Amino acid sequence: MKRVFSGVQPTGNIHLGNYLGALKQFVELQNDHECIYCIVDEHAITVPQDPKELRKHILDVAALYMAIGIDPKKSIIFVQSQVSGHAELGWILCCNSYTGELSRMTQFKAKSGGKESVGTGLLTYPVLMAADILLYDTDVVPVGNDQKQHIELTRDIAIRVNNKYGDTFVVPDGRFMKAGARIMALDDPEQKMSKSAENIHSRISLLDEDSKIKKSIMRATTDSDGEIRFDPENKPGVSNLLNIYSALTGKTVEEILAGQSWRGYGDLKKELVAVTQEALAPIKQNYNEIRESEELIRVLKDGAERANAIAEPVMKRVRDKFGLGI
Ligand code: AQP
Repeated sequence: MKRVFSGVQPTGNIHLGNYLGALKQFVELQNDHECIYCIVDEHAITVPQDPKELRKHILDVAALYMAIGIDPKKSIIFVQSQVSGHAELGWILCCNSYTGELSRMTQFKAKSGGKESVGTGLLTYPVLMAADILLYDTDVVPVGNDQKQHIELTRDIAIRVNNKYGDTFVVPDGRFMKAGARIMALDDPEQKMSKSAENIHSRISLLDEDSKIKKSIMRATTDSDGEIRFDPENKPGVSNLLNIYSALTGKTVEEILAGQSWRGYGDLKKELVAVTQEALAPIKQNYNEIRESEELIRVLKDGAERANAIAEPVMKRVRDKFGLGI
């Protein structure tokens, strides 16, 4: 069985972009892959976090993982900082990467843009991500499109180390969804939907109330020509809504539009509200039960042990290749 690794930052409420780009794949893959799903809290601190909030968000994400259908009997669910190999390998890989390649990363440019002083962690974030993936001899990394560049960097670093020290790492492949790979902000379809955007109506969080889902979708930015058609370049707002519809229902855009009698964007939006509310209802119900249960902590402790058991032999191999320790 191929091994899958991916993670989500506990930086706020998980939104439709995270779900349709990454998390939905997590669930699909666990039936025929060995899956390891991480809550990457060490990534979260690349920008300032309130410690109490961070702890809460870690458990929120863990509960959401299970609420969407990740089964801890099939998949490993754990918190990154509970396995010390991530930070250790992150440092070793930092010594095998270049500031030039890191400063060219689009996400670094976006998050550091306009700031006088930028934390080192923001620059080295993709190296820690490479360590997360390589630590488990990962074959497949399900992620959203925005992570394509970071997966490429992971592959470059793995190949670089393999060339220099002999076979050390498995070189992984990214896996991207067709419909959900890049969900755009509802208020500005030129930007990706994001947890940290100021306007809460730019995103739908998986735990949003039905009334909030309705409000955010009904006020989503479209355009003025009134024609419902999929054309991301010229009609990014409408195309984003169709894309979300498609990713939530599994129907192609052609199937969605065939036989529709929608008279305008209002009709499309109303139907998308219903589809979204229906898709998120069972997740919300599962979440409320799991978040309060004692099982959650047990799953995370057990997950960390299982993850560590896979990571430690890889770390031993890496230390041996690099001549670290005695
Ligand atoms: N808009 C998106 N469309 C599709 N996939 C997305 N992902 C994120 N945004 C979209 C994917 O979700 C997974 C987890 O992302 P993350 O939590 O590690 O952080 P992120 O990519 O930085 O997500 P956010 O929501 O934009 O967080 P902030 O605002 O904190 O930076 C990844 O697989 C990602 O590709």
